[in-house]
Amino acid sequence: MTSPITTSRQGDVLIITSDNPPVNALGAAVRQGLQAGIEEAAGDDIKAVVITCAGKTFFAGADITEFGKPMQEPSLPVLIDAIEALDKPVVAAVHGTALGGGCEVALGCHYRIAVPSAKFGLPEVKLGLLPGAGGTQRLPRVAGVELALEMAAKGDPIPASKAKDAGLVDRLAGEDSLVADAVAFAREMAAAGGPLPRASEKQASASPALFETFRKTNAKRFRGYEAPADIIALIEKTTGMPYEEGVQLERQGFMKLIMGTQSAALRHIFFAERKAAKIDGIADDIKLRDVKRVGVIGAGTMGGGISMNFLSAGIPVTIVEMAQDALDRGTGVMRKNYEATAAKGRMTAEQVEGAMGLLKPTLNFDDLAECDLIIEAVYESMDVKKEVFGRLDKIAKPGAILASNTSYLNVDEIAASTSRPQDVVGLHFFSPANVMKLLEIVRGAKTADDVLATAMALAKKIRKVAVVAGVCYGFIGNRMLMPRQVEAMKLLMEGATPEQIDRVHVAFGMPMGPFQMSDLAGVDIGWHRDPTRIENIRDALAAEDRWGQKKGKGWYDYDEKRNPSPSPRVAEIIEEFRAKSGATQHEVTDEEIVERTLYTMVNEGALILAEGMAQRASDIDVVWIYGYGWPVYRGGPMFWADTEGLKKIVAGLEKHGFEVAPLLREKAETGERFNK
Ligand code: T1G
Repeated sequence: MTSPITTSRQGDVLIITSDNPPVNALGAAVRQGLQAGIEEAAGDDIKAVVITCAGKTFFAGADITEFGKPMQEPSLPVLIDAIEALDKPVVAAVHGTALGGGCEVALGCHYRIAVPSAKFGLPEVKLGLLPGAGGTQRLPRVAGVELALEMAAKGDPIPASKAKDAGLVDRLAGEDSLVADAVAFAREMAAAGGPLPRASEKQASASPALFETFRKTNAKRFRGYEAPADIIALIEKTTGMPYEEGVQLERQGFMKLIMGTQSAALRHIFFAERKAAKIDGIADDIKLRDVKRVGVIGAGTMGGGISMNFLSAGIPVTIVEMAQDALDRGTGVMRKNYEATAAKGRMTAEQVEGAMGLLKPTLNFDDLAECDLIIEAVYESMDVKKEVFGRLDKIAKPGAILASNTSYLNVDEIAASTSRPQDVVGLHFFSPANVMKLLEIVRGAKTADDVLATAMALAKKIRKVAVVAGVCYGFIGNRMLMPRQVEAMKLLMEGATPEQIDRVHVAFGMPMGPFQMSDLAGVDIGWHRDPTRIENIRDALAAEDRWGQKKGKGWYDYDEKRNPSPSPRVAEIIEEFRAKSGATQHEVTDEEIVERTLYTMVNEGALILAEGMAQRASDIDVVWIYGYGWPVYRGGPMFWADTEGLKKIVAGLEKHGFEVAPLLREKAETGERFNK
């Protein structure tokens, strides 16, 4: 097999080029080729070296697919030390994203030149790791401890301009003349002579207070994650320490994390998110439908949020409402949302105007005839949906994709209200639609392959993480939410409190528990709005205006800063319903709450898989991480079930009398995992 590394000469400068698509990951062949290149560079006729990459980016890190397999020599740390030890200038010529091991290779070089659009980062923490090839030791020495801490513990990349200001980049190159500029720079450094700037020979220092302040500032963000805490402790401990000692501690820290469950979970999600984009049975090169303009029906919270996704991606939107005031209110909310983003510095005023300029509000339903994709976000009623799709069928252009944003309803039934079921698909956005990353693409029985593929491609364009779901009540996410909600309400009847159930879920790593979530979303969502009709606790709360945070009271009472406290009135209402329900009261343990609310979700996930409503177990994990905030370091419900042990899950379900899904039982018995 030909090496991904080639060398060439420009006079007395050796250029080492990696061509290892798609991201020049530092797999064994690349490392071996680089090592050979460094050995060639030792020749007397070479005065300087440039290391660069072909394709879309400089090395984007170690090859994550190699983790867990026997490591082939040379290891990345050894290779980078060899680069740094060379007795002639080595220049890293960076474009794209120098990430993880890629950034560490650049740090091992004596100099770094980058195009302005390049980025540098240490995202290992997002894989539950810490930089394992000298990054935690060289970056503080080159760019300062504070920036190194920020980059390594948060994992977000910085632009070349900021890297230059920090001393991580020595020169900026022209976007189209990187290699030429790098060769000239290398030659200049060779001619200048003098000691080579080796990162490991520099000193790093920081005030001890820096680390405590950083910990406190980021406590919420890092809650439950091991890697950020380890990275902060490692840099704190090794700042001021000789490089050789510090890098030993780095190695130990890396080995501890890579063997841990959190890193396995985070790496699982890294690949699961990308696997979800692949639709079984549809060729990658299928011809997509051209979507130049999107139509959205309904300018409410969902319609407005959905529209913003496309506007932000530069796709024009025609938004339809039935009344001018609703239309004005909806477009006003969209502008306000953009302006709030601009106020945080994440958009410019021009970008706001640019996005809003692509919006065409109208009261004329027939204006949708110009759209290539039309998404309805109207009231969640099958009759209303059928009426809307019946009208769309008459006015939409041939080949237009007709999508429903329904959260639960049967997409096949909606499709049957048109003469073109092959063009109908579900696009289930999660509220707030302009913020939540998850999009469930609901595949109807007759949905055409190119419609699905077009929806998936659009999802990537609007920066959503999309998962294909089959037609069943609640699709994947909401269907698994149901057993959790049912059991949570039953546990209230049997003696648990909303606070206890929420506490268990938050301790597990969820951003909030079921009752906190209800108060945030609105206790009145889906309520029949008849205060005289009280059939359950939720009706009772809604009848007393306890609609959640927006009313200052719901399952909890809220102060003016929306800080929650247990509500004596809610306790009374629960007591009344406990008496009426006749449920046997008992001491509900935290373990029972996990078994009855989380194990039942896994059980439902097994049914979803067996019915083919999800393509793969990892898709279910992606749904729950991006749609409901499942803690990423637990890898999603199905990955977590594998780590809990399926036998333990089955025993827990049986203990409470649940019917165990056949696929779950089968895997528990055979020892097979949901995620191989
Ligand atoms: N290893 C293996 N495969 C990778 C990869 C990697 N590092 N990065 C991407 N891929 C695959 C990905 O799975 C997908 O495959 C394809 O490349 C395109 O990726 C020692 C230990 C670089 C910003 O964490 O952030 O270095 O689905 O769809 O949107 O200290 O990929 O096509 O089959 O994401 O243009 C640290 C991870 C590793 C960077 C490009 N590095 N990658 O985004 O393409 S650990 C990272 C990314 C490490 C050292 C430690 C992004 C990207 P497929 P993509 P993209």
